[in-house]
Amino acid sequence: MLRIPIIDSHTGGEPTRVVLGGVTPETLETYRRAILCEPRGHEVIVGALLVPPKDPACETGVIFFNNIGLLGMCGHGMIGLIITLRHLGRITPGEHRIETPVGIVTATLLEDGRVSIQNVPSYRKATSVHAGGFTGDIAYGGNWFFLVSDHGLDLTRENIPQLTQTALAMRAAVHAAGYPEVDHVELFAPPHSPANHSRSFVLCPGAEYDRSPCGTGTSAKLACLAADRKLAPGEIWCQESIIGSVFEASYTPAADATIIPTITGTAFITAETTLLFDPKDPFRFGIGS
Ligand code: PYC
Repeated sequence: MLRIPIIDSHTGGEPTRVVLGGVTPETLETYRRAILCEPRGHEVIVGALLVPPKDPACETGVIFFNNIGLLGMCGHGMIGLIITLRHLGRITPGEHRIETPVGIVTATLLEDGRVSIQNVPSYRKATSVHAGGFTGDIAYGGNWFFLVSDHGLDLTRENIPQLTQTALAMRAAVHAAGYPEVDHVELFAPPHSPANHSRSFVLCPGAEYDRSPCGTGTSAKLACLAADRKLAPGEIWCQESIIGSVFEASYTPAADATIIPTITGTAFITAETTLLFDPKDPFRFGIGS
């Protein structure tokens, strides 16, 4: 029977499932939905398959994946991965280089247990794009985002079904407007806590919403703030999620009008277990796979 050892964590409410073995990059697609989704999990879980790094200076390589495919980078997932590596006794506080498909991310495990990640170069690609009656920016933060502030919607938990439907329609309109690369939509509103600078709702590629403030989305937001000169290098930006969890963020300017975002957050281990794949189980590959 196939056995896949995993460790689960959550970062600001958003789950990460680190896969320690049992699958390879070659076999991942066969088991991707079975690892994450029902009956073993839930559509919102982001997976993180540990792989040997090409660069020997890296602690590990990682392939992030979700209910519909692969993710270039994942900020909350990277924070969850670092806390998982500490849980496994593989790392101690300090800097650790992690290889992702879109570049090397330097993650610092802080003495107080928080994790700061220096993300891949991030940038705004297009400003004031009109799509489906909304106007927003297109930016890259390790994944692609359509960022909208002027939407007239309440960013509350009760409103999540409406936010999801509106963001899905926005994404379809952005694709039709010539930006097929956009897989996430980020809506902004004033924060609920005066300690923060902004609240966000983030639609993920597989139509789930991010419970965390989204590390790559916050990176895309920083790129827009930097391009508009609304946030100075090193200045702190506290991004609140739709459930009220917070990432602290800042940036340094980098080459070719990009920025290097730093995103700080916390993750907690929630489970360590082994997934079993009984050949007699008709749903061993997940429901609808
Ligand atoms: O934190 O970058 C992130 C992320 C992407 C999708 C879900 N979380």
